[in-house]
Formats: sequence, C-alpha cells, structure tokens
Amino acid sequence: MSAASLHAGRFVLSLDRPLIMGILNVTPDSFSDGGRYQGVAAARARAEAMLAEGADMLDVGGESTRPNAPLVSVQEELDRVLPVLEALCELDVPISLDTRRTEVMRAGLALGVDVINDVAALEDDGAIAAVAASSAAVCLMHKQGTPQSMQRAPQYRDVVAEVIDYLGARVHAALAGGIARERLLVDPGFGFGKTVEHNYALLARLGECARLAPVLAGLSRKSMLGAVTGQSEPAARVAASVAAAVLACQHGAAVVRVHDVAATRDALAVWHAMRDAQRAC
Ligand code: HH2
Repeated sequence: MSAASLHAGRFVLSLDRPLIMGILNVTPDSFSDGGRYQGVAAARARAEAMLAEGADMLDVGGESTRPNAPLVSVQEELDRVLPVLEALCELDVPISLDTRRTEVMRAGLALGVDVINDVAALEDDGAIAAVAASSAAVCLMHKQGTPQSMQRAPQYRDVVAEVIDYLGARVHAALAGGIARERLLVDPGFGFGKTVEHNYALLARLGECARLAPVLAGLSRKSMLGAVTGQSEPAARVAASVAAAVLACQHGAAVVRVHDVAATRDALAVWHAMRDAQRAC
C-alpha cells in the first residue's frame, strides 16, 4: 500500500526510488558521530558535504537514543538543534528533526522543518496534534522500552507481528488525529529493544511493514552489523551498513537513514540499474 510520493512540508518527494536520509547528530554522545558536528558551522559543513554526496534529505537530532544514553532536558535539546535547524532550513532540501518531544517538535515546525522523525511514534502528549497542525511528514518508529532500558532483555512472542501491530495502531492514531496518509512513514526501529535475531527477522520481513506505509530503515553502523562482522567500532561498519541499506531497499524500504551517504548512493545506483533492467525484461 506504499504511496508513490511523500508529502513533507515544502516538498512532495517521489518514492519511485528509495531516498537517502543523511544523519546529522548535533549531540556530544551519539554512538557513531557524537561530538563531531556540534555548533552551527560544523553542522552546516557536514550537511553540505552530505548533500554533495547525494543525500535527498537530512535528519538532525539533538538527543542520543543509543542504549543507555543519558536523558537530556528539553531545554538542552532545543539549545542544540534550533540554531542548526535555522541555518539548514535556508537550504532547498527537506530537513527532518529527530525528536520524541512535543515541545521540540513545535519549535522545529515553527522554523519550517519538513519531517518529524519520532522514535516514540508521536506518543508524547500533544505530539499528534502538533504534527497535524503542520504540513510536515512524520516517521512513526517502533521501540520496546526506553533508551535507558531497552537492550536489557528484549522479548517478543512474534517480533514481526508485534511490531506491525504497534505500527498499525500508531498509523491509525495519526490518521484519526488529522495527519494525512501521504505524510506517513513507518519504521520497525532496528536496535531499539531488539536482539540481533529480532533485528534480522525484521529486515527479512520488512516488506510486511511496507503494507502499512512507506518504510524508513535505520541500520547504519548499528551493533546488529557488528554482531555478524566482528567489527566492534561503528566507523568500521561502513561496508556492512551499505549491504544492509541495499537489502532494506530490496525488501521494500522507501527511505534509508545513513551516515555514509556517498557509499550508499553508489551501491543503490547498482541496485537501481538492476531493477530498471528487470522492469525492462
Ligand atoms: N536510529 C537512531 C536514531 N534515530 N530514527 C529512525 N526513524 N530510525 C532509526 O533507526 C533511528 C532513528 C539511532 O542512531 P543514531 O542517530 O546514529 O545514534 P544516536 O541515537 O546515538 O544519536
């Protein structure tokens, strides 16, 4: 049931080909790029580099959601993201804000962000209404527990069925709250309260999530890749991340959220060429 386009604030984005979302964490402690792009000048330079490499949109986050990340106050999150968003919203490219807090969403939407990327699927009080009052797209992500607790002992009867049930309920809540279907993305939340086996089951059956709404897949540099390659350093997981992005697209992802834009773009170019040849047969 994937829509052919995503309505995201100032943009209508074609989903005929998977889109690349470049990750820009303006945090001191993100698991892969923490501390590297804090401050407007460094963030803008990184944003421009990712756009030059072929990113279709940029995702700005001011709170690390890695396992055991410390809680950040709303004010601290606002102080981190707002100056950067102000600078990036001048660029002619869709800007996404990665936040689970209504107050931060409202402030970002007032600056003109085009996408709200919410790892809590608009569960914060007032979040649905805040997004509904805008024209932004929203990504509804599944997680089990909180970043502080989620990797302790993730448990499911049937991980794929439970993730799909949850995302279906959140899609329903968003629609009922006045957010149009063409503004919705869903995401199974790789690494958010899941074992390595849960994550690969979700990747193998990603196409089932895509029946709810276009899927965003965030696998980049995550520990599920380290678990099968033996690469303990996130920066050493680029090849695995690219493989995972291609597999996600093969299984129906409409957007891939990545740190390594140029490598992902080249890999997807090969995938597109093969798919175009298949269609021509
Ligand atoms: N993963 C992270 C953060 N936001 N959003 C969506 N929709 N899907 C994801 O898989 C996802 C996400 C975690 O990765 P990262 O931003 O690189 O690290 P950190 O949370 O440490 O800032």
